[in-house]
Amino acid sequence: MKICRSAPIDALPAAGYSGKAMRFPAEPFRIKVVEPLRRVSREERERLIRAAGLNIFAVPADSIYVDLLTDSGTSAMSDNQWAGLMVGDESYAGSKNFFRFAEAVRRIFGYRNVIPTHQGRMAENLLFSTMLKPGDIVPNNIHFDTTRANVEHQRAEALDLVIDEGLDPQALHPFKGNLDPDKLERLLAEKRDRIPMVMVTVTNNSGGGQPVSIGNVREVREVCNRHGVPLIFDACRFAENCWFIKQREAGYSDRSIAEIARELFSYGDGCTMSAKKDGLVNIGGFLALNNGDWAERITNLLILVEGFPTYGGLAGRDLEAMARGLDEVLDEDYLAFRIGQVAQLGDQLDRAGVPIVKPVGGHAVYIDARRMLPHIPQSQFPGQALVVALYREFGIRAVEVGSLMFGHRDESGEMVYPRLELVRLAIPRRVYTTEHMRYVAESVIQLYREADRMKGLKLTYEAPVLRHFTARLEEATEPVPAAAR
Ligand code: P70
Repeated sequence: MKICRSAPIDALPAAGYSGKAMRFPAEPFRIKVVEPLRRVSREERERLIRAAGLNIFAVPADSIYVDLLTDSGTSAMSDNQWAGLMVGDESYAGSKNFFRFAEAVRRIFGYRNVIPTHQGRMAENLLFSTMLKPGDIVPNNIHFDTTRANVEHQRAEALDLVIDEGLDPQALHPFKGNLDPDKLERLLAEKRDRIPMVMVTVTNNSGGGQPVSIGNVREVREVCNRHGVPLIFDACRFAENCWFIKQREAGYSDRSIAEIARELFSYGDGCTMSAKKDGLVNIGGFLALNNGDWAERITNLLILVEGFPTYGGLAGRDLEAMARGLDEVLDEDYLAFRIGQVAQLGDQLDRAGVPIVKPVGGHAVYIDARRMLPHIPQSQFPGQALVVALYREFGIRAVEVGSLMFGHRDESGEMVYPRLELVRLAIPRRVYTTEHMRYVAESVIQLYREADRMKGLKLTYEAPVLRHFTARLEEATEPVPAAAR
């Protein structure tokens, strides 16, 4: 299948007076409320990032001009969602907002039992602590970190079975998030009794926000059926995934996003969801399941750790905002703009020669820091060096997904580095304008042109687990060891 990089942009329904389709992702909204950004001098940023131990998580958010740390919980809500907050029914039990929310989930996803949670990882925690036992295996295309951590918390194994192209930053496959059905078949033939469920993450965040095709999900479903295993989606970015299906998969160009979503989820038995992504809210999530027995056991646990079944860990107003967000995210003008904005940033960087993961995914552009900074070895954290420079020079916050996040020692004490050394620019939904994005592109390009001046870093403090959140670093003074180049 041919990749059409500009498809989301060309697909904009708007046409000029000439009748010709416009070829840029114009915002399908106007701005009613603004959040002023404080201007911070380079000197102050230099002081703040030093005080933060060169760790971007420890920098105060109000000193950042464009914050691309995550697309999670950072969306701008619409006037319709803000209005929804005012009709929040804060009754402990039976809030009317719960029924509206549950109706939206059943209509869009098609699953019978709807369990609200405060965010995605609680849905994962409830599902796995109810359904997994030690020694079990959960296959997925690629587990997101919290999913993996929640599987492992049950002393079960999280196994990634993405197609081989999904691990190659340059492979131009239209559905790089696909799960390999042959790998799944082999695994199930051998270890069926240890596998209580198969998962598919749409889009595949850890693989670069890459979509999964309906054809692939159908094949995965067939394998699951042969072995009698349920299929559960991680649906965080489902609308973005369905938009890619509409653009790239034969037979779907005339179907609405709602129809595509309904078909996609019909091949599964349930889903976990962080509504902080494609629910267009700042907090919220849910678990939706067909199996009434699973739902009952999980609901009992929900009452113990999260809240009564008609609110989960949320206020009534949050449920209302989520119900409205789930419908808004299906809008094709919105999705054309959203995916187009991310694609445009990717194209600007790509055209200037900045090495990025291709094709560009749905929610973020990933820079290949190893190729951008070949003079800095992984032992000196090239990705983090780029993150620090982006903040210090331009006030932009990105996140390292490389040796700082995943580097660890093996049993013999040797450092093991991840294959990919990436810097993620995650784009919040409906928050930044095209000019903000141009500022980001030009900043990255400028750093790319001066890349050889950038220096490596060394750790001065690291926690035993998840070290990237609290690590402290400083500039490495010793020369790069020749062997490490
Ligand atoms: C992100 C955030 C969260 C996530 C996800 C998938 C596919 C579940 C969850 C958990 C996390 C993050 C990373 C770096 C910095 C800040 C935040 N992804 N499944 O940005 O959902 O957060 O609601 O518990 O992507 O990718 P929740």
